[in-house]
Amino acid sequence: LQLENDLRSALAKGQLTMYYQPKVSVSSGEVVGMEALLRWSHPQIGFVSPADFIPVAEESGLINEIGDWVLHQVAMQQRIWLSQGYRIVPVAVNLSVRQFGQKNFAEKIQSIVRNVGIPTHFIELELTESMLMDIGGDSIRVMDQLNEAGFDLSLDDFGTGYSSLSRLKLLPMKSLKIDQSFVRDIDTDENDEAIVNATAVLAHAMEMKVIAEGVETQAQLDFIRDLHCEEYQGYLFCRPVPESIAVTYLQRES
Ligand code: G
Ligand code: G
Ligand code: MN
Ligand code: NA
Repeated sequence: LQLENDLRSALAKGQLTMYYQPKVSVSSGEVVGMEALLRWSHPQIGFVSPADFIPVAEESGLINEIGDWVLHQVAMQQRIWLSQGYRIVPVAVNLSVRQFGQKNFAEKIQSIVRNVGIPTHFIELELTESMLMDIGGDSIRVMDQLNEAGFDLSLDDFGTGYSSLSRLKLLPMKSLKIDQSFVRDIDTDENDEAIVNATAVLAHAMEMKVIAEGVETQAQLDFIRDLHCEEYQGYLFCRPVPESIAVTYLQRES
């Protein structure tokens, strides 16, 4: 409960910041996108992981306010990078169940992004399998709305939820992110290799791009390349970093 109260004031006190982790093309090695990851620096506890405070935010309903702030923050960052002459890559924002389930969510985030004055295709949205299960039938309609508004959608943590394949084919996703738990031992565990292989084949058949998460070693990268994953994220290339470092991975518009 203390955490909830602290979180309530964290926004106002400027304790939340966005970090960014590059998404890299497997074939060219170029940075082709980024994922925005929220960070909370608590005055007493120190760094608190979003894995710990996002559930608190969900529980208390604070997630809607925080979610709006994250979107606004990322949109503003893109506007700044654009004005500084950088070539823009899409930045992905993680959504949580409760946020996505809000009334008029698609309209709301469109207006946040439009008010900042950037195109919606500068922002990508990551949704997890499990949140789609929780929301039910209406979620596809909201996804279609977001898609039509120009946001690319990405299915996060794939393989950890229980989405049925019949449902998967209905989803208007541009990409699928293979959870890091399948990547970790890919070079030693044949089951993981088979799972990543099957997932990539499935995703490609549904015309989705495949992103491998949690790539930490060259051996893992070699495996996911052989399995035709298009992009990867992970410590091998770069950890999530503050804006001042993230910007060094962007190209200048010539
Ligand atoms: O960055 P890692 O850095 O520790 O993130 C931990 C978890 O928190 C991940 O599941 C990630 O998707 C989630 N997360 C990070 N930032 C955000 C955010 O801005 N909003 C939501 N809803 N989840 C986030
Ligand atoms: O759940 P989601 O995929 O949105 O969150 C991504 C999480 O993975 C974040 O916590 C991020 O900090 C973490 N992460 C990113 N790259 C790596 C990596 O190479 N290894 C590990 N162990 N975690 C990573
Ligand atoms: Mn994510
Ligand atoms: Na993920």
